[in-house]
Formats: sequence, C-alpha cells, structure tokens
Amino acid sequence: MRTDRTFTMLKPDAIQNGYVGAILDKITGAGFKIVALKYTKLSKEIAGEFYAVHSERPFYGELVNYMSSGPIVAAILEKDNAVEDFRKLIGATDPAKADPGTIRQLYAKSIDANAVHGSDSDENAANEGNFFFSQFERF
Ligand code: 3AN
Repeated sequence: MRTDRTFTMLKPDAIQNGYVGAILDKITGAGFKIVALKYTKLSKEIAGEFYAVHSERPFYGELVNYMSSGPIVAAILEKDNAVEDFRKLIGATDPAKADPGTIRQLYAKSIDANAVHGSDSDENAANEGNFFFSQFERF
C-alpha cells in the first residue's frame, strides 16, 4: 500500500555541524509537512534494533556505533509520494555521488556520516515512525 508518509533522522554529524535548521528548512521548503519531531540520543542497543535489517551488512557495527555517538533529530514527514520524493531530496547514500542541491551533497561529508536517513519503502517508513513515535506525538 502506498502511503504519504516517510520517516527521517538527522544524523549526529548534521547536529554536530549545526545543520539542523538548514536541513529542516530544506525539507519543509520542498513541501513536506512535519507530523512528528523529536531531539534524542540513541543507545547502542536501540540503534542496533533500529538498524536490525542491516545486521548482516559489513558496516553494521560501524553504523550502530556512529548512530549512537551523539544526538539525532527524528521526524515523520507527510507529502504526496513521500518516500520516493524524500529519497530524491536527500540524494545518494555516498555524498560524493549525490546530485547537486541534494541534502547529502550540501551537508554530508562521508558515506557513514551522511547527514540524514530516509526510509526506503512505505512499509519501512511506517515501522520506523512507529519505532520512535506514539500516537500522541503526531499532529
Ligand atoms: P540509505 O540510507 O541511502 O538507504 P543504506 O540503506 O544502503 O543507505 O545504508 C544504511 C546506512 O548505512 C546509510 N545511511 C549509511 O549511513 C550507512 N552505510 C551504507 N553503506 C555504508 C558503507 N559502505 N560504509 C559505512 N556506512 C554505510
């Protein structure tokens, strides 16, 4: 089923480098409505659970360590065709390969510290949003 919501996290590098305002501005400027928003820090255990789908990938340990290394901003976003349009807005996983004007090309430096996460399917968007937010935290 296609939905109109996606889930994002601004990663520790985006927070560290002071890009929260600029990235949220880019997101809302592209027509996404913020449905839920949270500033928090993941423990290693929670980060491991969130990225469990990647547990067989060689970079899993590094990814979990990195994502629990500092605070993050989590959000549910709403827009028609949200998942696909948000993936376009953030650009390729490797910032060096991301198109000009995309969030990763503008604000990320490396493949692990790549500024922002975006769900890759409607199903994952729903699961990831539910992982972070209760029904009382969505507006
Ligand atoms: P995306 O976030 O673009 O969907 P995935 O799903 O392939 O990318 O990877 C999930 C996360 O794992 C990425 N956001 C990135 O931070 C990290 N990652 C992917 N590939 C590598 C890699 N080769 N080395 C380190 N981290 C990686």
